[in-house]
Amino acid sequence: MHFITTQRLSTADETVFGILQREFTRQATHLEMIASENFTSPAVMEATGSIFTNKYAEGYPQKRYYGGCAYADEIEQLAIERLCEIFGCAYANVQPHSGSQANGAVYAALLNAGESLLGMDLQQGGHLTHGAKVSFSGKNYHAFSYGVGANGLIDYAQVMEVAKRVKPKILVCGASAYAREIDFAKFREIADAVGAILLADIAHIAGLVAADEHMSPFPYAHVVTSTTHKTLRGPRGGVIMTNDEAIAKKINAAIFPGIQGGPLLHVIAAKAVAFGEVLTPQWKAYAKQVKRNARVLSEVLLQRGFELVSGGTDNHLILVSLLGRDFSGEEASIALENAGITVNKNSVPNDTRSAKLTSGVRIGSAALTTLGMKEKEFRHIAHRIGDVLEEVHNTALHVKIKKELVALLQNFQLYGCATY
Ligand code: DSN
Repeated sequence: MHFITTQRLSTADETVFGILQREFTRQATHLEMIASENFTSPAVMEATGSIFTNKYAEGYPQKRYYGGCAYADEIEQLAIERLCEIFGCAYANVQPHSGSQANGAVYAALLNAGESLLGMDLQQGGHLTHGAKVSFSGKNYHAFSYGVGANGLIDYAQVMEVAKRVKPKILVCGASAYAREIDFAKFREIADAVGAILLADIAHIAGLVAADEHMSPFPYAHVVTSTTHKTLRGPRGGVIMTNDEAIAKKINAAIFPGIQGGPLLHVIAAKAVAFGEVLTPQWKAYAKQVKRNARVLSEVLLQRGFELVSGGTDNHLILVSLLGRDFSGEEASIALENAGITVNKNSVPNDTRSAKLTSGVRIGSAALTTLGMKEKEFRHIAHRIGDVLEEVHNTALHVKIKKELVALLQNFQLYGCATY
C-alpha cells in the first residue's frame, strides 16, 4: 500500500484547493499591472509542479553530492545552455532561488565583509539588495548610493563623482522602478575609471534585453544577475551570468555551498521551459508589444495631467508621481485594486511620504500583454486608471469601473479556462 494519496489536489486537500481556486479567480478577474509580475505559460507551471520537486542534487551537473542525478544534470545543463544562448554569454548559474539570492551570491563571491559597493538608492528606483541599509547588502557591506537627477533620469555624472569619491569594489546598475533605458556602456566607463567590478541586475528588463528591445549588459558588465519571473515570464527564481571564468567559479561556490543547499530542480526545469519560450521567434513580438503598451499608458496619463517620474517610459513600466497630491500611493493602489486593477505603491525620488505610504504607483504592461492586450486595450485601461486617480475616494465609481474591466477581461481569459 502506498502511504501517499494519489488523489488530485481538488479532493486530497479541499482547503488548499479552495485557496488556490480563489487566487486563480483573483488573477483572472483583475487587471494584473504589477510591473514585476507576469503570467507563465501552462508548460512553465507544469514543470514547476513536476516530479523534480522530489530530488536533491546539491552540487552542479556531473559534480553532485547525491546519487540518481542523471536527469537532474540533464535539466540543469539544458537550462544553462538555453540561458547562455539567450544572452550571448559563456557561463550561467541557474540555481539562485531568487534575484536577492543571486545578488547575495555575487557579493559573497567578490566582496569581503565590510568592503564597499555602490548601487542605486532604493527610493530613487533601486533595489533593496543594491545596498539598502535594511538589507544584508547594506548591513554586511559598506554601501553607498547614487540616484536620479531632477529630470528623473540616472545622473551619470553624479554616479561618476560618487564612484570616484567612494571607490567601490562593486558598482551595481539596474533598477526596480526606473522607466528608462539603462546605459551599461556608461556604467562600464565609470567602473573602469575607479577599478570596480560592474554588476548589472537586469531583473526587470531581462525579457526586453532577450529580444534586443533594451541594450544588453554584455559585453559591459563583468557579472549579470536577473530574476526569471518578471518580463522573462518564467517561474519565480534567479540566475547569474558572466563571461569571466574566474568569476563564474567564485559565483558557483558562493551559491553552493556558500549560501544555498540543494537547488530547486523543479524550478530549474521550469526555467528551462521558459528560456525555450524566449528563444522562439514570437518572443520579439511580445517584447515589442510590452514596450508599446507601456508607452500608451504613459501617453494617456501625461495627456490627462499626471506626472510621471522621468516624464515617460522606454521599457515595460511607468512610475506615476503623486508628489503634491492630497492622496498617497497607498490610497491610490487601494482605489485601483477596488477598480479591478492591481499595482503597487512605490516611493518616488525625493518622496515626502514614508515607504509605507509613498507618493507613487508603479504600473507595468508585461502581464496584460501576455494575455494578448494591445494599444487599444491599454488606452482604455489608462483612461480608467486616470479616472480612478482623479477620484481616489469615489468608491461607487471604482465599483462601476471594476464591472466594466472584468467584462473586458472576458475576452482575454487567463489560461483560456474558468477554473484553476
Ligand atoms: N520586489 C521586486 C519588484 O517588485 O520589483 C523586486 O525584487
